[in-house]
Amino acid sequence: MKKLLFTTLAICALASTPALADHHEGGKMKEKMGMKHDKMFDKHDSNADGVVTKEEFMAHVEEKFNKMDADGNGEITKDESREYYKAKHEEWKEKKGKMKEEKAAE
Ligand SMILES: [Ca+2]
Ligand SMILES: [Ca+2]
Repeated sequence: MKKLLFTTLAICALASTPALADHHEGGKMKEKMGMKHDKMFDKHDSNADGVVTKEEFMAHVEEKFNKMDADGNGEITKDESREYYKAKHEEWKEKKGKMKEEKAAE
């Protein structure tokens, strides 16, 4: 069960990291996405050597696991998971709000 959860987290981390998606020229949105990708990539590339090793990637996943495991007992309960994603959603909503404000200001 733990292994399955860990695998799910790894897939989630991979899915939220469009590291393998190529981006094309043009378009402000695509430019922003590219910047976001680079930022995400750099975040994973902890020794900044231009590649993300499995160890670096898994360290990132483990960090996420530890964030979700609010009481630090090595297990993520449904409630902890729910709280984590609720907080993430709030964070996202806040970011989206800021982006809208920025866009309105342009
Ligand atoms: Ca690296
Ligand atoms: Ca826990």
